Amino acid sequence: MSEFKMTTVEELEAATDRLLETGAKVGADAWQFRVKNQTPHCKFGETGVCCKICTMGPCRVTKKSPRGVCGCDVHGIVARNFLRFTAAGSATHSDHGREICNTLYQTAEDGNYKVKDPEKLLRIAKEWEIDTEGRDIYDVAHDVAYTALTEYGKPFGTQRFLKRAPKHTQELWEKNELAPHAIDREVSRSLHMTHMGCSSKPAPLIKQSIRSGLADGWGGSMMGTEFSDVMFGTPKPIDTEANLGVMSEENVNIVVHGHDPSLSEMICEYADDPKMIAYAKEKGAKGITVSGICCTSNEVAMRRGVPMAGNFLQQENIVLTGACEAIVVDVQCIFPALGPLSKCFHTKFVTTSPVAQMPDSDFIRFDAKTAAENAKEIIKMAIDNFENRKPELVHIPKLKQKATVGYSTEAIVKVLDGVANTQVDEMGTTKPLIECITSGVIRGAVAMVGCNNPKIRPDYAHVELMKKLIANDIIIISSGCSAQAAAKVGLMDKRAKDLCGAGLKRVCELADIPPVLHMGSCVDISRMVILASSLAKDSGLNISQLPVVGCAPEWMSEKAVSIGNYVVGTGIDTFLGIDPCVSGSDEVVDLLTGGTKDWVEASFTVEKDIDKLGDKMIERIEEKRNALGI
Ligand code: BF8
Repeated sequence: MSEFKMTTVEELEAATDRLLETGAKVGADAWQFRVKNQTPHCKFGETGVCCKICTMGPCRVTKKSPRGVCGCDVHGIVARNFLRFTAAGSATHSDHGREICNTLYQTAEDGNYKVKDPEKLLRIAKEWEIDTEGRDIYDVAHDVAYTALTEYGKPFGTQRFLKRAPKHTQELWEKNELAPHAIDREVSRSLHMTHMGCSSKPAPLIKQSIRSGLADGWGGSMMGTEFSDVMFGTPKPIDTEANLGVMSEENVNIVVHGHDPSLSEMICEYADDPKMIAYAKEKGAKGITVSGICCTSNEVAMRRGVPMAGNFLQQENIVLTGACEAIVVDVQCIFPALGPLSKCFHTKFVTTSPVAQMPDSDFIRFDAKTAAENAKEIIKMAIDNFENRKPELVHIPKLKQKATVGYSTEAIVKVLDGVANTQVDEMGTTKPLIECITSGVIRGAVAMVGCNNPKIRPDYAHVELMKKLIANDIIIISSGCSAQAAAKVGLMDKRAKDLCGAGLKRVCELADIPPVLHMGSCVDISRMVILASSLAKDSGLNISQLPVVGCAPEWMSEKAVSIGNYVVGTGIDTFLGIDPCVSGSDEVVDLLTGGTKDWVEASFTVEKDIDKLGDKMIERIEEKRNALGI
């Protein structure tokens, strides 16, 4: 085996600089230039003190003008803005989940989509008291999908999956009126509460942020994850590669981007079709390479080992390689810049969802009923485009790393059994992991998630924090663009165990795992709360007592704030490297960084100094260990 060497952030940056040189030749724009035009950012917006919810304004709070025209003070304005931000994230994740439920509803023995994990489907059906005895698996799938869809608008009751949480967590939610009702209702209520003339007291607004976040994490996102597993398979460890070097100069390159695996699964399926490969050869290519960007990439990497071309702030780099025949997108985190950028090259920018339509794109409406035909049309379009490449513009950076991905909760439970030799029962147990933690072999765990943000050197915070934490025997579970950052630099290569402290290194060796475990896309953070719940149940502790924290060091999106709310709402302290635009109100800051502990036994910490952010996480983990006497 060749010698292992991590890719440095400097090497990532040098590769980007080289691609920007190509961009300069064709007059391409890039985020690196746009961010310069946008800075310094508006301080009113950045501190959350600008109110635009009615046309008496916009009102901006200053010392001289401490209230909006309606009389709302800065605390009400900041808290309302925070809640709207959260609700938008909750809506976005949950609507993704709804699409997955709709696709599940359309599964059929001879259809485009099938049930690949019937055991998981039957388990959920039993959990929801849906009859399974002697029934066709597709009848069960339809009933489960229908019931799931009603979770969005049911008139009474709370989310079904809340019962998966430990009893203590459920009691906290009940006592503090945090248990989310219908998902859409929580989003609607958030908009209602923040309408002109409704709530202006921070506490109820922040409480609703948590409730809306919980509707996402324990509702929409959890259903998105679970039913994706049912249709496309529950991930198991699988080898892949990461970074732009996974694209192939000789092949037709199709890059899938976005979030919903219904599209990308079909593209992958048909790109492997021998007829398609033969067609690509006819057109002068050696074959077809499908790779991914953002969370769609995580989805197909986890289930198929499809290589990961990169994360959020690399999406323009894909086109700048001059070797991308088609970048095919569904929803979320897609730069509208890809339209005009693709026009500078031969690349086809293919939008597929009515939810995300953009200028300068080819729109091929993707639908579960016509999925196979849509996928074939897109792949053929990419192949036909191969001959339009301009060879003088082609440059694919050579950088790539090996990665083992696919650590669903089920997979983690299974592999860690190898460490303590505890017998895993039918449903699995986290006892081996608990033994590793209580004995101190592993000090704790960090769930590292989220995006890139130009406010931080891309990937620097993810990578530096991960290195620091694993050196301190803290295992990382990672998702979203954070996971891709890890994979790109080599932290998901099993050989990265040598960067760990002695305890974690031993665990990695015995269980044959990398020190940073790829847990999937951002909706898959629901896997993390399930894992935390299982750890709490199996150890007899409350979730908030576990030496486990969440971290989003480079986050940027509304979805990330929704996630933060449900992770905190689940009892897990969460550390952010970017302020969620609330610094204009000390009352809101106090609530988010301390007050929420009274409701859910957890809160946020915001620290922009990345080294200090790491220290604070380690301190919190050690505090929790001390409190337990371990
Ligand atoms: O949902 S981590 S940039 S791709 S928002 Fe987007 Fe952020 Fe990436 Fe996935 Ni999550």
